[in-house]
Amino acid sequence: MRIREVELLELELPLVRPFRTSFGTETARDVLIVKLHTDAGVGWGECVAGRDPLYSSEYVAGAVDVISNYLAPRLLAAGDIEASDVARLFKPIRNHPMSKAALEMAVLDAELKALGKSWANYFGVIREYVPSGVSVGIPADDQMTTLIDEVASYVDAGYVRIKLKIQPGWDIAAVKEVRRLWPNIPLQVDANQAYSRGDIRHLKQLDEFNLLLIEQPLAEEDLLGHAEMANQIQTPVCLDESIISLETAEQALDLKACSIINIKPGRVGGYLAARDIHDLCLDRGIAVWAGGMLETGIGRAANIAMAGLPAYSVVGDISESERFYAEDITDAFKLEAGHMKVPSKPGIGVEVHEATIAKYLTQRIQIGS
Ligand code: OSB
Ligand code: MG
Repeated sequence: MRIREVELLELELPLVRPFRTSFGTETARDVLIVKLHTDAGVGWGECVAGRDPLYSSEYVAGAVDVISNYLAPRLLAAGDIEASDVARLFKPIRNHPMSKAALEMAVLDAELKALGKSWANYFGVIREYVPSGVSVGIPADDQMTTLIDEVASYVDAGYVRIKLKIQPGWDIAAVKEVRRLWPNIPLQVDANQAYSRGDIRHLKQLDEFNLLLIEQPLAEEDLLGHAEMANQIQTPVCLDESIISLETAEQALDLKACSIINIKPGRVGGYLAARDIHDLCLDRGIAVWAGGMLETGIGRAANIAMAGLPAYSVVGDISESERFYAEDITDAFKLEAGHMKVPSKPGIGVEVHEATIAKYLTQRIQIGS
């Protein structure tokens, strides 16, 4: 397959409610979509970087720059390629996994559409439906009643697992209250690096609430701190931000820094690297789950498919489109009895609504035409 043009579409998509984490509050998502033009047809990709470098160092304007000046030119000059060649092609460029992942995703979508093959089929997915969990932000008004109302609406919608965002000052009491009201719901927490090693004793208080896991309590770089925490608390430690590659996954497991891994293809450089991490975890008997980055239907479709792989034995952040967006840029994903159906059509398997993209478009860049 030859790449003819990389088209970058930047949109501002409003969120149905503010999403607040320990690293900030978002009210709209700065969405970066790749529309790849190849000699075998079009492919779609989504870059999951945020508007600002708060979750990780990547951000949309930086992604646009690195794609335009370093990654797209390599794709355009590569000649005949497949998705499995892309990571090697991008290797000389350091880091920028979300930017690389978006392009690799678009190459794979075009490739699979040309072959008439679905994402699930390509990766060897074993499930037709995957269970849906939802990530609940810190209430914008700091009120417990706001949190409880939001959790109640998701429980009513049928989500089978709740994840609460926590930070110092918003942790034990929130978990205690949600646990009091829903004694049996599968529950977990995500700190997005908000704590330090000195907080291990404080976080040990979570042990009495039967949580599935605590996600990324400490700094991205602090694998040894996570190992120390995992050794001192009963709640299983899960890593998100720390796992930036197959090598860090292997290192984290060797160091016993976590017993569960959240896989986000964007964070590790693409769906193929995500599959490699999955395979490592399957081999070692480590549970993984699908993380989310408030994707539109484009990224969501691929994430849902990945969650059908065998090591995905923990419920993922796989919510329906309307949890984040009143209007998505694909057919909306909807819950069916707490589950999401894995797309079976070729490529990502969902129709992209270009008229909706046009409605929210803030910038369009063409590279290579
Ligand atoms: O840490 O998992 C996270 C959203 C943006 C950035 C980081 C995270 C999240 C979420 C949302 O928790 C998960 C989702 O998309 O459903
Ligand atoms: Mg997380």
